[in-house]
Amino acid sequence: MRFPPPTFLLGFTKGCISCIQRKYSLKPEQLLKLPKRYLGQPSPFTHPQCLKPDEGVTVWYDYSRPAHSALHSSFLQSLVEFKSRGKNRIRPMRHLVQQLRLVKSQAEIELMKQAGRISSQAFIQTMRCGKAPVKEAFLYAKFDFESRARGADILAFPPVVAGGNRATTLHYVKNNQIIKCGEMVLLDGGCEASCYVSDITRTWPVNGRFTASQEALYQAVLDVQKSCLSLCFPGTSLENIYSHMLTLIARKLKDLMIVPRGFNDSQLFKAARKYCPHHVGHYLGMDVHDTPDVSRSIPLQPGMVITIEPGIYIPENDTEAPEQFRGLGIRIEDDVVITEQCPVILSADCPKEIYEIQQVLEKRN
Ligand SMILES: [Mn+2]
Repeated sequence: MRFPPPTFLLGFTKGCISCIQRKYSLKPEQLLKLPKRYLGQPSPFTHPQCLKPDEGVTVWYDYSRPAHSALHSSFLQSLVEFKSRGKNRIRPMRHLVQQLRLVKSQAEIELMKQAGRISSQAFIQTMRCGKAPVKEAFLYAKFDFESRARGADILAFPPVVAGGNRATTLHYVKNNQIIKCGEMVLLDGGCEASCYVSDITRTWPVNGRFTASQEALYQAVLDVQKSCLSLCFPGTSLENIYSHMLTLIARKLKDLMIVPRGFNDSQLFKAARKYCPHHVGHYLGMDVHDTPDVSRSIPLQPGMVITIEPGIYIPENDTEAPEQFRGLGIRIEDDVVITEQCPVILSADCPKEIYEIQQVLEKRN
């Protein structure tokens, strides 16, 4: 998407304005800054900029989804309506800002590496800390502590700490139950450091040893995840990787005999959707679900950062699945920078191979 260079900017997020100002070398007089004293003024036209009879300019303002409702109703609404009466265009800045955020600079990637490193270390410490039975709340607190202690400003989102069957509930955030010996825990967490975030998921057995069925299902998800990572190159899209993921999950469900051998392709596809009811990933950056208006069908470019997070979830009350797999929910999520060469895994320090996880858990105090 290409944008005409703006001639007139309206907004109140200082960062956004200076970023666009630099990109298009706008002069200071082309920016309309809104001092706080204009909030609640009876007439919006007291600002000298508003009195200029400008024509044919682009006013960047998100009229349909204003960021500040008081400022909108007391000032900006009438100002933008006034501007739109001339031959001016009103365009939401949201899309422009999202385009700027989509492809990261080297400096931004360095900050994202830091967020990835902090979270990876926090995961290792959290895996190590608890002997079964352990409270989900304890692991939550440990993850939060270890992230902040290593320089995170805050957790990027309320983490999912789900023991046993609760891992099959996608957005479980109560994190208030006890994880029993023999159960696995799924932790989906990430931190924010210097305004950039990480988003990592690992699943591990709290007593340090996978049972045979846990190991079989875990390895299946790991194989799918690694195969999806191998597709993270410029030119493909998140949507393409998603269909690849569903095909692979379907094959794994068949191999593990979670679905009947006789299933045809369309039944297999349905089963894959049922046992993995979410997408393979999303864009990542200053937000966890960054640049949400950008389609997942656009080709990936160097500098984009995405998550790759396949999972298989078999609820304990699913009588169609073999008993040994019921109550198991596994997701493995890494953060990936697209480059011309090999993709850079920002969460590479966070163990995910079965032997690595078992090694980390053996070293418990
Ligand atoms: Mn994610």
